Amino acid sequence: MEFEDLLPVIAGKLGGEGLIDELCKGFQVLMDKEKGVITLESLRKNSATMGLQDFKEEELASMMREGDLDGDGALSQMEFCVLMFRLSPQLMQDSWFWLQQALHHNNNASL
Ligand SMILES: [Ca+2]
Repeated sequence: MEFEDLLPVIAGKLGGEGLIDELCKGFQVLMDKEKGVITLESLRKNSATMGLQDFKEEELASMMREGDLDGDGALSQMEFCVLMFRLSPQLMQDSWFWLQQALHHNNNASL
């Protein structure tokens, strides 16, 4: 099963906040444990754990570029969650409504 196809399934089962939790577990796996953010280095090192070992260096780098909203060269938890949603077009279409609610909630909690 493709990673991106999994999101709508999880979303349907857990609802918005449950999905956020699942995504954030992914973040925990991929992040640099000392810095608390995902760097290209930590992404490269840990992506095999997520079943993402087929990604090329260039694809990982472009994920970082696309996800890094504030331009600090790393992915915060929020940036990672947003990126995961953006990589799942079906989820965006089907669930825009609760996505906004969940992100709004998450924003308030983490900022
Ligand atoms: Ca960033």
